[in-house]
Amino acid sequence: MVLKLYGVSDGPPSISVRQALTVLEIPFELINVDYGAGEHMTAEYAKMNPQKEIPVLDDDGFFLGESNAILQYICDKYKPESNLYPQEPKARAIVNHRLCFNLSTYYANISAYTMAPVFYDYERTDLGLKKVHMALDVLETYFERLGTSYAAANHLTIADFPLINTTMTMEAIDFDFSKYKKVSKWYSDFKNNHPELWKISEGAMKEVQYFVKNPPDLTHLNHPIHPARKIAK
Ligand SMILES: N[C@@H](CCC(=O)N[C@@H](CS)C(=O)NCC(=O)O)C(=O)O
Repeated sequence: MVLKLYGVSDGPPSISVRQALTVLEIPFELINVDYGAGEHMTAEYAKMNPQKEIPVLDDDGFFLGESNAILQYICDKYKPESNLYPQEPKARAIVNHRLCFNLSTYYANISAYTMAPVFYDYERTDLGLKKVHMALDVLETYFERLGTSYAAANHLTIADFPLINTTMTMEAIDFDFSKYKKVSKWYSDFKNNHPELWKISEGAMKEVQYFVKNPPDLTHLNHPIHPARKIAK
C-alpha cells in the first residue's frame, strides 16, 4: 500500500516530510488536513495521533506522528543507504542533534514569534524577540563550528528541511535575519541549489503571507490552548 501523509500545506513539519519523500523518490498520497475546519481535533484523527497534531504518516496501518520521527523512519525503512540520513554514528548524531535543536529551540522559539501571532491572539513581545535571536545565534554558532555548507554535513540531510522551514517563517513575516551571515547563506544556497524543494517551502510561505495580510478567524475551533483572535466582521 502506498504511504499516506496527512499534512497541512502551510505547516513547516508537514512540508519537511514532503521534501524528504521527494528527495528519496518515495511515492506517497498526500491527504490534506483542513486545520481551519478543525479536522485534526476530531476523535477520529486522535486515533491516528493522540497529540492531535499534523503531520501523521500512515504506512499500511502503522501510524506515526512527530515529523522528526517520520523523517527518520522513512529513511531507515525505505532508503537506508541514502546519505540524507547517514549511518555512520557521529554523522548521524549530528543530524539527530540538529533535529532535536530545531524541535526544542529553533522552531519552538521562532514559530512562537512568527507563526503564532498570525493565526492566534498572541503578541510579539521583547522576550519573544530575544528568544528568536538566541535561537539564530546558536544556529549560526553551529555553522561556524562545524564549517559545513549544510546544517549537519557537506550535503543535504533530513536536518536541513525542518531548519529551512523554520527559517522560511521569518521570511514570511519579513523578519530580517541577514546579520546571521552563515544562516543566511545556507538558506539562500538551499533556494538556489534545490529549486524543486524550495518550491514546496515557498508554497507554504505564500500561504502564511496571505494570512499575515488576511488574519484568519479561528474562533469556531474553540482551541483548547490557543486564544482565538476576534476579527471584526
Ligand atoms: N512536533 C510536531 C509538531 C506538529 C505541529 O505542531 N503541527 C501543527 C500544524 S503546523 C499542529 O498540528 N498544531 C495543532 C494545533 O494547533 O491544534 C511535529 O514536528 O510533527
